[in-house]
Amino acid sequence: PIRLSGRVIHGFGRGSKKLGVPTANLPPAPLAQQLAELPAGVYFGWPEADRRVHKMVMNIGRRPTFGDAEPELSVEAHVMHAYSQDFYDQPLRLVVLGYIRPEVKFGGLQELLARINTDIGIARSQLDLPQ
Ligand code: ADP
Ligand code: RBF
Ligand code: MG
Repeated sequence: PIRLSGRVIHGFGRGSKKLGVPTANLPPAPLAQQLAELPAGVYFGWPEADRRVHKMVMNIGRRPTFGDAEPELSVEAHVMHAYSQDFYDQPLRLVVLGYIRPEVKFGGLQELLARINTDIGIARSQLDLPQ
């Protein structure tokens, strides 16, 4: 397993939360060495403190769907739990167990969202396996 940790920062304010998939963003700079070995894409695993309580699916990449001119790398995890409060600035440790797919440029938000929901389903079933 790969461990990625940091304090939750504000993301790009593109309303992931409004879309129903809030993502806790980690600062990429301190993780540069680990990120150099990880292809951009979608991964699944556990938030460390919540192992086997909550599952998570995450994206590492530059969000090509939005077509930013000079996109920064982002590391963002959607935890499959309905939290009653935000946890900005809190430490978050992720245990990354598997890779789902490469990051791609979707035709629009609807396509992106539909695929994210598929990713959530894949993560859920992978993390339910006994191994
Ligand atoms: P931002 O662009 O600032 O990352 P988001 O719309 O992605 O904003 O919302 C992310 C924030 O929402 C997280 O930093 C965290 O504080 C909060 N949050 C609430 N529930 C969740 C969840 N289930 N998974 C991830 N973050 C969550
Ligand atoms: N952004 C992309 O441009 N392409 C992707 O393939 C992509 N996959 C994602 C998969 C998951 C599970 C999550 C949580 C995010 C993904 N994103 C992707 C990032 C997305 O653009 C970002 O969370 C937002 O800014 C959505 O509003
Ligand atoms: Mg976010």
